[in-house]
Amino acid sequence: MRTDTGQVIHLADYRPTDFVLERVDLTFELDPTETKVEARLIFHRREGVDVAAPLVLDGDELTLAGLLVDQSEIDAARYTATPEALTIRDLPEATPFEVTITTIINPEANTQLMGLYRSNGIYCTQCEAEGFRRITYFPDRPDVLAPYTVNIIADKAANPLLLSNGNFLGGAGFGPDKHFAAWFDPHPKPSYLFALVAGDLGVVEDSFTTLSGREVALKIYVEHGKEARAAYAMDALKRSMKWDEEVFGREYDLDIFMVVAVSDFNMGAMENKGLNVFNDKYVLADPETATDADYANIEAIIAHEYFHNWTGNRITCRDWFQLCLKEGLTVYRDHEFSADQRSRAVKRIAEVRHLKAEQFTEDAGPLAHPVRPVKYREINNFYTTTVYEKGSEVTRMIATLLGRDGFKAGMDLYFERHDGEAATVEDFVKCFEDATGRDLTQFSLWYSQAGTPVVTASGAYDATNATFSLSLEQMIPATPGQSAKEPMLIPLRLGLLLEDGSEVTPASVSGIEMTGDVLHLTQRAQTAVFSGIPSRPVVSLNRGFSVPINLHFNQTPADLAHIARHESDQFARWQALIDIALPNLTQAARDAREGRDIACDPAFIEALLATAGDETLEPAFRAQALTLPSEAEIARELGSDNNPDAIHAGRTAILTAVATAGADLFQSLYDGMTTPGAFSPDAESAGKRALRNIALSFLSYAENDPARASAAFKAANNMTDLAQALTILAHRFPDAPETLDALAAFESRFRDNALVIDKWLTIQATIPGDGALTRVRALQQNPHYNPKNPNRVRALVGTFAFSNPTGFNRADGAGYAFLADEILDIDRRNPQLAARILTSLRSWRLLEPARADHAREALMRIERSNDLSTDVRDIVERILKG
Ligand code: B3K
Ligand code: ZN
Repeated sequence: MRTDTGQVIHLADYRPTDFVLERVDLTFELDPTETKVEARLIFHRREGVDVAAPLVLDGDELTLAGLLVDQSEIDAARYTATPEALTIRDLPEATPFEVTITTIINPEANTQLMGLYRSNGIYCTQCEAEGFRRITYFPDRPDVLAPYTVNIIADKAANPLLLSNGNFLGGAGFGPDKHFAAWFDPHPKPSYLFALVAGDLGVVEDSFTTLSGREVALKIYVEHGKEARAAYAMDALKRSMKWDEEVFGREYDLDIFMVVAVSDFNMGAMENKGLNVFNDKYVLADPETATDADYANIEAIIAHEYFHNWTGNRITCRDWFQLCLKEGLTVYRDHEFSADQRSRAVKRIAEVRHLKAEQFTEDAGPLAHPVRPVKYREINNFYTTTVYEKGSEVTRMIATLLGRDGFKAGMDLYFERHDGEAATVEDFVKCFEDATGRDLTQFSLWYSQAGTPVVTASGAYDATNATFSLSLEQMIPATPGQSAKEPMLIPLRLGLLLEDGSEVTPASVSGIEMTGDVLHLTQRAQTAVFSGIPSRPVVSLNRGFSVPINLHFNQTPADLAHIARHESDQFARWQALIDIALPNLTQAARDAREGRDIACDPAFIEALLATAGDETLEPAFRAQALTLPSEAEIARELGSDNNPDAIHAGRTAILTAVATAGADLFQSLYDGMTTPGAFSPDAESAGKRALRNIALSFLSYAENDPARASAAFKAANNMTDLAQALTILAHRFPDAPETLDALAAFESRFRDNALVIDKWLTIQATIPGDGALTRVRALQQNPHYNPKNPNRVRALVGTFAFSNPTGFNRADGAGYAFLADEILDIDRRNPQLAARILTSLRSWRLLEPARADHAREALMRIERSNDLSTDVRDIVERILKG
């Protein structure tokens, strides 16, 4: 049975270590089941610390095989070793001392994929957040930084490749069958950034010359035979390196930068210093096997991990409460990179869609927590969309408030002041204050107050005085552990549009501070008065989604349509269309639930089709406009008492109405938006494919016949088109012979490519309706499914729970019961994966009562298990309680 002490860690309890770590020397003798790790650690006692203070090192499932202090054995009375800690007493008083620790670990048996594990014959590590303590006893916390030397000894034939962080020092033969390699990383780093990879892999090589003229060797390691599929990742890496020099003035700092792709990985990728380890899903791509979304993800994640070299590695976090310091900031940086590489407006739309779908949902439920939490029981459960995506939005707001130059000055100061340190959110904010002279005290509430603020707006035009008043009120909903909240600084970008579509610049603004087009709302209720407004303006509020809020603003569909037509801010045009669509979709869900006829406002259809057909707009934008809010978004809008079947039926009716009215347009888009010639993953071509494919989807509603999608499936010459045609067939016509043929053809063509088989699993796991569960169970018996591989589990079980609202939320509760069984099973092998998938039940209280009861039962069954990991116990208890 596992031990969960239920121990909660508090930010307020932070204190530095008693001992300062000066240097780390590690020697690994790799063996699949008995790897010997020798760690030589040089420490000195921090000034002022009691000489009697013991050295306490972290462990996790470790057994001590040897211990020396200053190269001598010590009396057994002087130390205590348990699987979780090594405590050494009576240490030398003044001078630095050396502790040599030997542990024996079993990489093959490591199914958690934390620490050192072996996947497909490749040794690999994952140490963030607390995996290093599964390798050796260590002060495993991010504020303990040291340079590392790593020696790796392994069987030469099985492991021609021996990699670790930093620069390669040298290597040689070692006995008849073995060899060794030595690496040195001069940049002091915390243990979570340690990495080791060994095995037999193919490589793609390139180089990059930095701004100051240093040549960096670039290497991407993949399974033999897959080298060609790493070309796009390499290209994205070089573009990222250049962009960080140009935009943030950041140069790379080692002689070599390596990326290794592995097939068993708990997350997307990991930014270990000089040796990034990636889930191969985010490295491998070619037109035959990767969709446009895959290419965009690879570009973003390669960039994200690379950008961590400065925001995360050179400047790291003092403690795990500061996680947003590296994650929120680095997400902001990768968002900006993708915006510069692709279409800024379309990128912003995709970001906001994701933010609202994931982060707003988290913030409105039992797992809500501040961007910088103040307590945790299991840190792995805090790699959340709030820390990452809301963390990025908070950084974006700093840039909005301070402007381009102020933001840059603050960032430069941060890099200069904290390089080589483990910093805090306060340190970060202070740099912007010091660089610009602006007080960010109130703004900092964004880090500490959870919950998505609700801003209610109303406007009044005074023709006599030619003024327009905009009244704004903010309210931050209660979240677990936080009932009362302070008003925040809300930087609201806006535009005032006149009847002819032009934008009016007010002669003056009073009541609320305004810089450029940004209103700085600071109080609970405030009114801005704009003067010199010749006629009633249409207000476009929260342009570019300058602030992550829920906006309540009663605008007429006509005003929204005006924004959708005339706004210079493309994001706002898209938002206006969504705001017209949403009431139609929620009303349709209500009507479906009550068995009433479903009607769709013709003005909405007209506005939508006008945008879809507007050739002055880029195709990717038009495709985003046509992508109506998902069933999950409609559920969020409805707020409570959700019936997923009614939401699905209502949405289907609206899609059918749009499809019928726009059939001619969709036909012409389908025929016209072709991308002749060789496949190119560039944003413009991807946009055309997106528009063509969404037109195909609407045609499937208009025609209600699988023939066209079946023909598209047969004609497709790239994975984007192929996967979309298969999705339409499977989701719209699950039992049609065309669909069964296409699924079989897809499987037989790609059966040797696990990443493509994941798409095949996902498409089937998300077929709407009660039959989904039976299908998912059957697919678990398919030889392609492997419950030990996180990508397979996420593709089948994860997407079923997260992305199949009708199938998962079956009225009889069978979906939840299935999930409970799965969580208990997965948890035995891989707690992190189990805990993540369990969060799919975070909104259970918003379901209609009968479903909510079934969901509670399933959660309580998980909770009753007496063999849960800390990860799953933490999530299940919070979901039930909150
Ligand atoms: N820093 C890692 C995430 C580690 C998650 C540990 N549970 C990847 C990233 O955000 O870049
Ligand atoms: Zn990150």
